[in-house]
Amino acid sequence: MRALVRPPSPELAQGLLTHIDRAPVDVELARRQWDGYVSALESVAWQIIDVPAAPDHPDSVFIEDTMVVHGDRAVIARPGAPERRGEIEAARQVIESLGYTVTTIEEPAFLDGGDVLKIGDRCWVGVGGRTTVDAVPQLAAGLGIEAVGVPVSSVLHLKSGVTALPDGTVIGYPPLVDTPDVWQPFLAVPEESGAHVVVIDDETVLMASSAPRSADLFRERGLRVIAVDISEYEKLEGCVTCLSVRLRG
Ligand code: CIR
Repeated sequence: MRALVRPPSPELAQGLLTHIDRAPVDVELARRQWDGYVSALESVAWQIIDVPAAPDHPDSVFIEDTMVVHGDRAVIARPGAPERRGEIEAARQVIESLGYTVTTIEEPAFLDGGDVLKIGDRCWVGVGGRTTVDAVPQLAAGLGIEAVGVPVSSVLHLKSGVTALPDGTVIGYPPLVDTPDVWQPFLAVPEESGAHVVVIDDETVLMASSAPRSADLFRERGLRVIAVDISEYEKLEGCVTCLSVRLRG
C-alpha cells in the first residue's frame, strides 16, 4: 500500500474551525505527532509519498480533503472553504505524476474528500457542510462507482462522524451521525474519535489514542489496533483519516 501525506504548515494553529472552540495548538508537538503518524504507516510497510508542504495554508496537512481515489482513478476536490482552495494544485500534480486518471469537481459544485466514505464499490457523500449535492454525480462519474448523498449537520465532514471497519461495518458516534439507519451493519462507538479508523489491512486499523474504549471494542472483535496521539490535529477538527490519502499498490 502507498499513502500520500503532506507535512504540517508552521501556520497550523490558524486552521479553520467550524463546530468547536479554538484551543491553543502546540505546533512543535503537532510536528512530532505527524512524524509518529507517518512512522505508524511505515511500520506496516506502507510507502509514503510526500506532497510538498504548503506553508501558507494552515490546513494543508489534512491532505484527505484534496481528492478521492478509487482504483486507478482520482477525483480532485473543490474545497467548500475558500481558504483551502490553494491546497489543491500541488496535490493534483502529485497524483497525476503517479499515473492516475484524474478528473475534477467542477463549479458550481463543492466537495471535500473528508465527506466521502467509500466501502467496496459504493460511496456515501456527506452533503450540507463543505460538500454540495451537485458534486455527488460528478464524483460517481469520475470514480466509476455508485455515490449516494447523505446529510451531515453536526460535524465538519461525513467521516468526522462515521468510517468503516475492514469487514465493512460502519462505525459512528451516535450524537454526530444524522442517518445511522442507512448503514447495515452499524456499530455505535462510545467516543467521538473512536469513529475514525484508517483501515491498514483485513485485521488492522489505525486510530487515535484518545478513544481507548472504542479501541477495546475493536480488539474484542479480533482487530489489531495501532493507536497514535494526534491531539493537536483534533483541536482543529482533524482526525486520523484526514492526514493521508490511501493508494493501492
Ligand atoms: C478544516 O476545517 O478544514 C480543517 N481545520 C480540518 C479538516 C479535517 N479534515 C477532514 O476531516 N477530512
